[in-house]
Amino acid sequence: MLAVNALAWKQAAAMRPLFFFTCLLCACGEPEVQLPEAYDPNGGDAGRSAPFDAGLEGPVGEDASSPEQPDGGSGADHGSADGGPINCDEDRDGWDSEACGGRDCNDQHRGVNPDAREVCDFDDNDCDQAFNEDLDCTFLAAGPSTLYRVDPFRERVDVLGEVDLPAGQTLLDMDTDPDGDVLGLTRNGLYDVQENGRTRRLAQVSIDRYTNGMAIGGDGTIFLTSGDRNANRADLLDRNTGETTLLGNTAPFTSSGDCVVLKDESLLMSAKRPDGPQDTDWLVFVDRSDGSTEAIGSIGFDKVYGLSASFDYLFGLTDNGEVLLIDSNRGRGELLFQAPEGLRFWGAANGD
Ligand SMILES: [Ca+2]
Ligand SMILES: [Ca+2]
Ligand SMILES: [Ca+2]
Ligand SMILES: [Ca+2]
Repeated sequence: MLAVNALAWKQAAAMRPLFFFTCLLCACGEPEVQLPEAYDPNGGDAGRSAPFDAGLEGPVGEDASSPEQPDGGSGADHGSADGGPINCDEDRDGWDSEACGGRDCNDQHRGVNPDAREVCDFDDNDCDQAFNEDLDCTFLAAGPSTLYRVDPFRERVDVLGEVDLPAGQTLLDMDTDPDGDVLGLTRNGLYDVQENGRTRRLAQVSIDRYTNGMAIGGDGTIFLTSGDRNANRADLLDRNTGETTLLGNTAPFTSSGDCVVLKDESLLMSAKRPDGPQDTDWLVFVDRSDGSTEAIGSIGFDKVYGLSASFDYLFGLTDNGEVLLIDSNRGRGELLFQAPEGLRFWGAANGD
């Protein structure tokens, strides 16, 4: 699918039914529906390492004081079956491995031990056999007219409900503003979107007809990216007046579905280039001052219509219902899980 057709593709299939999903919010008043299978903390995802390691309890070096060892472990070498020494604390976090009778449930990861703080990631950080417990590790996403809550770590998608929009309008994209409000963009309006699907129009907008991406910076600046391969434009949107001003030209890249502002305020977008392979999107850096672009790398997946910078990870969501973990430094995407058939993602918001 050529990038120029991405928006048309979105619109043409807007009425396609969701096969495995029904809005139980509407049907029986239940606020959430748990869909994919439950996360298995002992499954293949448990060993996935964080790309940045941010937010984890700091590693314990040789000079750092070791935490209390209630199990009596010392970090000393023990004898192995063949008589050689075994290092019981390979990651040097001060806690012995379970193989040595200690309580470090991952002796290859300093951010994981009984004294660590649980954070939103793919690990049971504090070794209590509970995973991301007592944390909200989700972000909002939307299909053409349906709101979802996605937990990329537990591989779960909850249907929140249908988005209340004027007839014929669909959500082109969404993002979270600095006040924590979720803003949704349609062809004609910028809306405040509530989790129950209720909306309030903030401004009537006049946007480029191929606009398919929106991202909000830490200062509230709203960026728009367009799928018009002739214009390759990026714009700024005034949330009060709804008017746009040209940021610049993103050539040779054309927005395929979303842009995102990272925690360091970098602006990235998923994009196609006319002379490149058309079956994969690229992750592209966009200069916030003039819209000029620089390729980061091929994502390896097509129709990445949603990007979410959440919990120090970059997630990608596709029109095919795929949830990706994207390396923001190299662009490469990895499939985390596939939502049930028929579910489509057109936009995503940052979760924290
Ligand atoms: Ca250890
Ligand atoms: Ca450890
Ligand atoms: Ca835990
Ligand atoms: Ca965790």
